[in-house]
Amino acid sequence: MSRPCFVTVEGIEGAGKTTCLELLRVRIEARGQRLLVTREPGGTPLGEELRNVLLGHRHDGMADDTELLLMFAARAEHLHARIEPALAAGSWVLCDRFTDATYAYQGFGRGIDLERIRALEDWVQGPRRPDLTLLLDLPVELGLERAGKRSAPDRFESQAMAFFERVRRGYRELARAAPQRFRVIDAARSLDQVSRQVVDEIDRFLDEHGL
Ligand code: T5A
Repeated sequence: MSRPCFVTVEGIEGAGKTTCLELLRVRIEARGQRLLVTREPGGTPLGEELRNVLLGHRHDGMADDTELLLMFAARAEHLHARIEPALAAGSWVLCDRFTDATYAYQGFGRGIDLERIRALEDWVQGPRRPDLTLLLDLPVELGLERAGKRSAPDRFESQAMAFFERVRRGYRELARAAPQRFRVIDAARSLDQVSRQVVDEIDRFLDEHGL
């Protein structure tokens, strides 16, 4: 039996991660795999409280380092309470954002030294890394337009355009540096086209794992 995999979905706001997660869930479960679907920041009661602190406007102006450390605090709890136990029990894990988001937002977006993030990644995660990451890539204006139609902007969505340009560039650099793990999806296309590419990518990955 092949080992369970850890799959993550990344992209700027409004990229279509919610739709993509649902497609992935259906395809993975159709191959008979148990699956934990979760998200970051969040995924545990403590993590969800930290999510409210991070995304809400009560702490506008929090220091960049505070933001970074809260992301990793939520992640430490998530790994400890949910992700590692699920993988150990043979379940796949599908996560809406993970540490690539920290590199993209806190690293490329806020300008925190990537080596600091790498040190926290090693400390909090040990050797744990995603097996597959789908990056939904699209122009910033389009993503923000899609996200804006949905709800009032959270603390991140209130950032300037230039911030999201850096985040997008960061994600693309991360994908270029780890082509064996990343699959980049052109998320500017129609929902049908994006869905087809997502399904193709996960089916290929599942085939490679003999499932
Ligand atoms: N963060 C997170 C960090 O800074 N560091 C970290 O380490 C982590 C883990 C989390 C925030 O935290 C930050 C990043 C984020 O700012 P979130 O709610 O998880 O916030 O992330 P968001 O990106 O804000 O989530 P969204 O719900 O905005 O984005 P989605 O899920 O990508 O977008 P989705 O699927 O809801 O789609 C948006 C709209 O577009 C439509 C959908 O129907 C929907 O209405 N749509 C399309 N329309 C046309 N064509 C397509 N192809 C479409 N795809 C979707």
